[in-house]
Amino acid sequence: MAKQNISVQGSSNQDQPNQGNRKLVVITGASSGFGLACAKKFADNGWLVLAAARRQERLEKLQNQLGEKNCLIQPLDVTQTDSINSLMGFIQSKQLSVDLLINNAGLALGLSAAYQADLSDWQTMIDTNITGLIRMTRAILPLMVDKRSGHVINLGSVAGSYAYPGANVYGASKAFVEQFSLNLRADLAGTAVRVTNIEPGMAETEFSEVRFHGDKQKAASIYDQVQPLVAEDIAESIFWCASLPEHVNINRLEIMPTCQSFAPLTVSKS
Ligand code: NDP
Ligand code: 8X3
Repeated sequence: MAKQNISVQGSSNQDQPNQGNRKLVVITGASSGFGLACAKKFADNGWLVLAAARRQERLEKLQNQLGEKNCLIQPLDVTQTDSINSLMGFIQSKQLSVDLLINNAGLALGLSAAYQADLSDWQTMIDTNITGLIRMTRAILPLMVDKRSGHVINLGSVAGSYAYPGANVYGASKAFVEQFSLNLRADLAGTAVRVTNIEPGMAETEFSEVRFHGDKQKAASIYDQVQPLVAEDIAESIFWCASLPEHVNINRLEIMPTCQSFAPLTVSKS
């Protein structure tokens, strides 16, 4: 699909945001953490950003910061098919050509053992981290395959590779993301479309506040007396993967803060 100049609703002038063949990145979960940092990083480097998330007021603030010529915004709940369809309608109505999809929207809910965990938390993680991610991918991928160019960057986690107490469904959902990413590579062989799974360890964002259902004190205690990754570290890594020449595909990139290591295998003695 050829790139076409578009006008942005609410723009005070006729400037068009993707003139000069700018690359376009669609970022899910761009209202906070990694997604927000990616939006800033890519916009600062000349990309046109389509920022999507549920919290519209956050997106508006981001758009005000980056400018309407650099940042388009759309409400998105990845758990809702209608919402994904609306986003795709927006992309198609503006004839936007998507160069990069960052499947970042995701969350952990709870840290209880599997025999005590809340089933609705489990379902929300599955709906968001798995179903939402595959639906977004399935919606955007044909556009990339058609033009034989594009890149999907998924947010996995070290929790997808290493088990730890309380990670149960969260870790399993990220293991899904890792394997899905590798299988996408298999299906996309010969299309020139790239796929990368980014696998961060502990990073201080709103992640723990969400995990502990808004308990800010408990969330802060996770990062107490350690130096976790910050969102900008991950945005930098994602930008690097996306900026490599098109013949280079980073399959998986695992990143931990230096203070984090692998859980020892435990032996329980009676
Ligand atoms: P944040 O909580 O700061 O950001 C999560 C983002 O996801 C928010 O913008 C939120 O936006 C969005 N989101 C959540 N649910 C939905 C939904 N249903 N539809 C659309 N957007 C949604 O966390 P992080 O930035 O840390 O997390 C980003 C990704 O990175 C997640 O997939 C997470 O699992 C992963 N990750 C995080 C790590 C960490 O330690 N922080 C480490 C490894 C991976 P809104 O609420 O406005 O919709
Ligand atoms: C979150 C990273 O280390 O908190 O995906 O499980 S960790």
